[in-house]
This record gives sequence, C-alpha cells and structure tokens, in this order.
Amino acid sequence: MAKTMKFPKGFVWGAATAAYQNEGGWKADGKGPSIWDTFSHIPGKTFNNDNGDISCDSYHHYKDDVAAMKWAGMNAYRFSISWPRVMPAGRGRVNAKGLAYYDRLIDECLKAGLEPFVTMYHWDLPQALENKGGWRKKATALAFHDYAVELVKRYSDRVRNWMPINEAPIFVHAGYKAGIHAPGAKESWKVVNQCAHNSLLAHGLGVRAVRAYAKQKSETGIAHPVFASPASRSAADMKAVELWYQSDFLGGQFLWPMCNGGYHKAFLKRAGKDAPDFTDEDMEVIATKNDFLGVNVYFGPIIAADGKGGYKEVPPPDDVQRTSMHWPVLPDCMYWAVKLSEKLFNVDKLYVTENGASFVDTILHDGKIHDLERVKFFRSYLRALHRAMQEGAPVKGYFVWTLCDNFDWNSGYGDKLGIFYTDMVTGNRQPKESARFFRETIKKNRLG
Ligand code: GCO
Repeated sequence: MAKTMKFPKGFVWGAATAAYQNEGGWKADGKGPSIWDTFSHIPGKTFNNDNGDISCDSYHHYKDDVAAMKWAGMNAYRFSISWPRVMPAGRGRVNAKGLAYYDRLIDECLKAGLEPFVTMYHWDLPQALENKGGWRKKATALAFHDYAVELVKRYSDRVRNWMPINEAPIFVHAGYKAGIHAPGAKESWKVVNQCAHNSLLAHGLGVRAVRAYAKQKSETGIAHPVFASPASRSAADMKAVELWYQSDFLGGQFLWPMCNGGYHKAFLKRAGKDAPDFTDEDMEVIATKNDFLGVNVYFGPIIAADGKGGYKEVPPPDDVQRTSMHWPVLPDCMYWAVKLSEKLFNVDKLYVTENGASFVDTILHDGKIHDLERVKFFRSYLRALHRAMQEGAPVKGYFVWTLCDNFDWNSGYGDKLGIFYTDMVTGNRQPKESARFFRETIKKNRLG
C-alpha cells in the first residue's frame, strides 16, 4: 500500500484566481478600461477572439466562488484586485463602487473561513497608464505605490497576506517583448529590461505600503514563476541549474535583486548594454525584505551542464505526458522549485501560489466531469511537494490554479484549468473529480 503523506497542521489549502480572468463586469459600476480589455477586443489577439468581458462573472457570482471553496474544505482564497476597478485612470480618483465589491468579497471569504491572500496586480494595468508609457516608465511604479496604499488602508483590517505583483517576468516578456499578451508591444531588450525593473520597483513599493499602513501584523510576498530542474543530481548539473536560477531572467533578473540585493552579475553580464538603468535607491526599494516567496509551478526547463562552465537546456523525454496547452507534466519541477528557491534566494517561508493543468474535459453520461488526468497531475505534483517538505522545505500552503474554468489570456476559453466547471450561461460552478480529490485530501490533510 502506498505510504500516506500527511501535511502539517494548519497547512493553507486554497484556490487562486485573477481579476481579469474571472470577474467579468468589465464596465460595471464605473470600472475603467485595462490593457486586457483593449487587447482582447482587437480581433486576432486571443484564441477565438475570446475576452474577459463576462467570463465567470465573479463580480456578480463571488458568493458561488466562495461556496465552491467552502465545499472543497479550503481555508484560503488567493484572488487579485483589479486596479482600474478601484482607480479607473490608474491614479487619482477612486471608484467607491469598485472598492465596495472587494469589501463584499473579503467579508464573504471571512464568513466562510477562507483567509484572503490578495494579489494587487495580476496584469490588468489601467489603460490610462499604458497610454503614458505603462511599465516602460518609473511613473507607473509610483502610481502603483499610491494604489497599494489605498488597498492597504481600506482592507488591511481584514487582509493579512499581500502579493503586490504576480509573475512579473511573464507579463513583461509576453506583453512587452513577444507581444502575445496585453499591451501587445514588441520592444527592444533594453526597454523590456526597463519594464522588468519598474515592475520590481513597484513590488518593493507595494511591500513598503503594507509595512507603512497595515492595520495589523501582515505578510507580503511575490508570486513568481519558478520551475527549472536539473537533468541529474551530478555536481555539474546541480551547479548548472543553480547558474540558470541566477542568470536567467526568471531568477537573476527578478528574485535575486529582491531576495539577495542587486542584480546578479551573471544576469548583468548576459544583459550587457541592454541592462536596465537604475539608481541605488531603486535597488534598496527592490530589496525590501518580503515575508514569503510564492512560487507558481507548472513546468520548466531541464538544465544540464554544457561542459564549458555554463548550462544548457535538455528536452523532456519524447513520451512525456502533455497538457492540452502542450505543457509537459514534470512533477520534479515542484520539488526543485521549492528546494532551489529556499537554497538560492534566502527565503524562510514559501507558498505554492499556483499549480494546475489544462486538460480536455468531457461531461459524461452521469452529468459529471471525471477529469482523472488532472487528478493524476495534482497527485504527482503534491507528492513532489511533500517530498521537499519532508526534507525541511518551509512550505506553508498550496493554492490550486484554478477554481473555475476561466479566461486564460491569449488561450481564451480554449484551455480549461478549473477544478470546477463553469456553466457560462447560468454561472453554475460544478465540481469536477479533481475538486472531489481536493475535498478528500484537504479533509484528511494528507495524500493517499
Ligand atoms: C499566472 C498564470 C495564470 C494562468 C495560468 C495558466 O501568471 O498567474 O499565468 O494567470 O492562467 O498560468 O495559463
């Protein structure tokens, strides 16, 4: 019989979502436009020209979201606040009705025993700020600070866990280099690195806003994509993967300056003349200590030594299982993301802030969705997580990505990642087999 794997008492189990992906209500009650409203309305930018105008309509169905998590036995909810919903032009005037929505959501969470973990920025920049240069400009980081202060003043009597920025490398790279996410720009590396720098600055300012204005003891962290694994445990491959974490843009450009102070020299060498411009004061703000690191884990490169003191990527095995987004299923990423983050980035508290998979779901004759591939996926990644925790990794909680099938950026509604199926007509959230799996796992606080 397989060994049962217990999680520690008080372990945080939750689901994660993002405002633009779930809320809908894109013009409701005085909300301003975001870059995602603009981008998704341009024909050809998203799968099937899908957009988040309505999506799961959490703006009106938040009670159903909370009820779904309560049913699953969860004790936390990670959601994001839409900047243009609360500050339609990105700075200045606040929208009272927008702020009131999050009051209702937070209160509903607390009533259901869900600890709110609030992301301040999950990619929906107010369009008005993009019109003035968006993340290319330091002014956006400064505007973010004012927005963060507003949120902390308003909600910190009830919210104790904050993530100012979600996955900076992804929105910067996909939005300002590859052009496949909003705002759809294709900038030079110099500009892209400057956007990255400004997003880091915004995060640091967000952390400082929490420290300065929180009404109770609170914690902050970033939610960041972390996921490379070594090709083997040989000393050479281990050195190579560590170098990847330090010089690659995911680590060296983002986590290193936040957690260890200053850009890693391997990153600066790689960036050369395209390195961002920065002041000492910027670097101090960026290095403001966080209380935890949130790792978003899906899949990642497998790294080996290149024989010349560097690293190279090796492809996953041909027969690796893939999700419907073609992402390889690599549970080892979970183990290594946690182990290497702890080792390299000087962190003593971790959360898995996202983990999930898209598969093609079918409603069977009994009216249910038996998403057994997704259950298998979660089981294997949770096992890997548990193994890292057994070895001492300080992981305090886990958030599944995601609660309900929602709008997945440029993939639109083509890829499903929810543990609940969303009926887009009635708004009904129906548990899939994977939701039942979490319900069981959380109830027993153990796997197997
Ligand atoms: C994130 C993620 C999510 C996506 C998920 C599946 O950065 O937080 O991109 O928003 O929905 O990664 O694509």
